[in-house]
Amino acid sequence: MDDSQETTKTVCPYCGVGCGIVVTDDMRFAPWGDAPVNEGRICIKGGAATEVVDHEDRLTEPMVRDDGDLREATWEEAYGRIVNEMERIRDEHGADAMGFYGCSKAMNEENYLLQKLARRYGTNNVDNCTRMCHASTVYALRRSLGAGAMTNSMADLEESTDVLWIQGANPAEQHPIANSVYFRQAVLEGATVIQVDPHANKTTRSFDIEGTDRHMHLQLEPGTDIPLLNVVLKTVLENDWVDEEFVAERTEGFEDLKATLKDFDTEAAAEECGVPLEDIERAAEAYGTADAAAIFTGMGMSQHACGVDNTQNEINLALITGNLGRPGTGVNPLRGQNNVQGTCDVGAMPNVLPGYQPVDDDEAREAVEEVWGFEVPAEPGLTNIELSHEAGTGIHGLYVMGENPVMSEPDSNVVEERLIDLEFVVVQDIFPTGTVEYADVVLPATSWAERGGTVSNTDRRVQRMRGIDKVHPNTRHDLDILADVGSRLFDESSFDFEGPEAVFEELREVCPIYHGMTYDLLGEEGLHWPCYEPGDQGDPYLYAEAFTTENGLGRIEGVSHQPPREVPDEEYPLILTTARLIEHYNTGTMSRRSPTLNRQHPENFVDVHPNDAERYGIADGDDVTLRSRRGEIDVAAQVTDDIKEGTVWTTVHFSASSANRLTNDVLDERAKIPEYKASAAEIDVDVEPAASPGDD
Ligand SMILES: Nc1nc2c(c(=O)[nH]1)N[C@H]1C(S)=C(S)[C@@H](COP(=O)(O)OP(=O)(O)OC[C@H]3O[C@@H](n4cnc5c(=O)[nH]c(N)nc54)[C@H](O)[C@@H]3O)O[C@H]1N2
Ligand SMILES: Nc1nc2c(c(=O)[nH]1)N[C@H]1C(S)=C(S)[C@@H](COP(=O)(O)OP(=O)(O)OC[C@H]3O[C@@H](n4cnc5c(=O)[nH]c(N)nc54)[C@H](O)[C@@H]3O)O[C@H]1N2
Ligand code: SF4
Ligand SMILES: [Mo]
Repeated sequence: MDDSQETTKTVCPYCGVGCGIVVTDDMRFAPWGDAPVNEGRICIKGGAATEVVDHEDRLTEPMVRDDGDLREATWEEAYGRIVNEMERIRDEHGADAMGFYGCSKAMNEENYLLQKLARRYGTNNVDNCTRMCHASTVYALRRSLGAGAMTNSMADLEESTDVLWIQGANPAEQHPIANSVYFRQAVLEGATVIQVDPHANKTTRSFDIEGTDRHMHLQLEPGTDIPLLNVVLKTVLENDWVDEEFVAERTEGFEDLKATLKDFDTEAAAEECGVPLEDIERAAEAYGTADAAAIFTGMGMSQHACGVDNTQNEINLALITGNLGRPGTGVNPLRGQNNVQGTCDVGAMPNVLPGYQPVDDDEAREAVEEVWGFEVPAEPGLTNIELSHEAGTGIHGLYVMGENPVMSEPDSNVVEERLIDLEFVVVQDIFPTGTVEYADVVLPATSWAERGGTVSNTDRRVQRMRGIDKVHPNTRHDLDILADVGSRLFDESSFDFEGPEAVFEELREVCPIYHGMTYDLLGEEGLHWPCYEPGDQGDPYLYAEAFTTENGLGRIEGVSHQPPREVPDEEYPLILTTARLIEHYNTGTMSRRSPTLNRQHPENFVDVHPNDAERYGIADGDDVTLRSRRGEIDVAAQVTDDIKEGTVWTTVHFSASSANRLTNDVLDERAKIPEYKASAAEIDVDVEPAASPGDD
């Protein structure tokens, strides 16, 4: 970078860690030495983030569909079609016939405006990718502790944690800077790591630090997290590692947990989990006797039909041992997308207004209505999986801002059928995704590097993003598009804003946890929420004095094993689980277009245990067909003992062999999150079975 180069400090567009980076005027990455979260350190995705901003595949012109084909149109024509169709749908079927998808890659201001658009239209049918992600975690945390977010923060944990309990998360790949900076530092300072995951991965290997043996990997069968944690809980109870004072003063429900575990057979449970009992007991001892122990919870826990109960059991463990409300403790979901935390904070969800105020709470709704100047429906709306999966919900149109449901939602075969059936679909994106193929109007947005706004990272830090000039002159910022659509649909000033700061000022008025923030106060460091008044510094950890549940107590509640809804049988004898790679990102719309990121894994694969490989006659690298009751994909087999026998593991990133052709769309009843992490599968071998010894 030459000295005269103009630079802009902004935030990485990939994961929820929220690393600061610099973008140069000619769209290159440069480090930001004293960035608040990462202090100049960066993972491979952050370093390659600018590669796709001026990619030749970018959507550059609005499009509308005529006689089955998309063709270029002017913005006014595209807007005209949106206004006509949305008005028609409301006249013919009512406002609840439209659904809106927020974008966790977009800014707080933009998602705030999207949910305002939905509510002004007259529906609470607005949701975002959190539904597929941490919806169950957030549900359990809100219900049992008060707030649906990390209880502690990354910096707080680095300094004061004795045990890192990482269950169903792979931070070395999915939150690399959290792992390599904060977690690794905690381990170097003496912390023990307990990892609970059916798959050995980069996280496993990252803690093989010379000179320490403080790393245990409990390699369980997918979907057996409740029995595993019940063994841990029972071991803690039997050994008197309970924090009696904390339980007495700050919790309720302890007796219920004891009753659930009274006749619980730890030996049988360990066998069910596929983990030696003494290993689970050793892990329980490490956690139960630590001064401060922190739980990190990821998709391996949340993406199950028992996702809420999975998290509740982690909460149970933290509560009975007093590991909450102090430095170095907590139950911490590492949030996925760069702004999924913020997209939820600003109310792009069907049941809450900005700041998690329940939409069916009259007082909260009236306070927001007063600022907005229109009435908001009191009934919670539908979730995104319901909008796109459930026939008979009365949905006739969708407005999709920056999500790719055709690939990201479970059982894509159903999503495609439903999208064909819908009368009207708008997609506002930066690339031609699979979902664009079903759109009637396509709106080309600018990317993260071309505009400003705020994003909220995994530990509730709200930071400013700053953009440089547009790459394509006829693209528009998400914020401007929503303001344009809102102003054309509704003849009033509620969508008139002079840019993102003006929107943030309105957001502050209706969102108490952001009320104390202004663009100036955010500065370069950002601020953690809750930040009620200007000058509040936000909290590095929550619940120091009390929980924010109605009675201020933390809720303990015993839970029992609920096997995945689809278990192996003769026809589909394997358990399929799906997850991610460090180089690729979700449905791959960005990372697959980045030469640096695509180099390592240009194609999908499936991990198969050597014993299963032998049974099927598969050699490493063979092409196989992976099948479930819903569909099939062709992938290369990777034979490895990273996975347990009887289980197969594939990734979500590749459209040509998309994992969601196979997954099951059953949902957790309360949080409505799909069970991406366990379905029954079978492998068909495309090659001649290898000759067994003695065959010749
Ligand atoms: N490089 C990269 N980073 C990302 C993303 C990406 O796509 N690529 N996506 C971002 C997003 S949106 C999110 S939500 C986060 C997700 O980050 P993580 O929560 O780490 O998500 P996954 O990698 O899907 O799954 C985590 C682990 O769960 C394990 N697992 C599978 N089934 C089970 C089970 O039944 N029990 C247990 N205990 N574990 C199980 C998997 O083997 C995997 O190692 O990452 C974010 N960061
Ligand atoms: N089988 C299986 N499926 C899964 C998962 C799993 O573990 N297993 N994980 C689930 C999880 S955790 C998640 S979060 C979801 C993710 O699901 P999605 O959110 O659907 O996936 P993304 O690929 O992140 O899609 C983001 C979209 O936003 C677009 N975009 C990027 N920047 C901008 C912008 O600035 N403006 C606009 N308008 N658009 C933009 C991108 O091009 C892309 O199309 O997938 C879920 N699906
Ligand atoms: S850890 Fe996450 S936020 Fe940081 S550089 Fe990597 S992808 Fe970006
Ligand atoms: Mo996610």
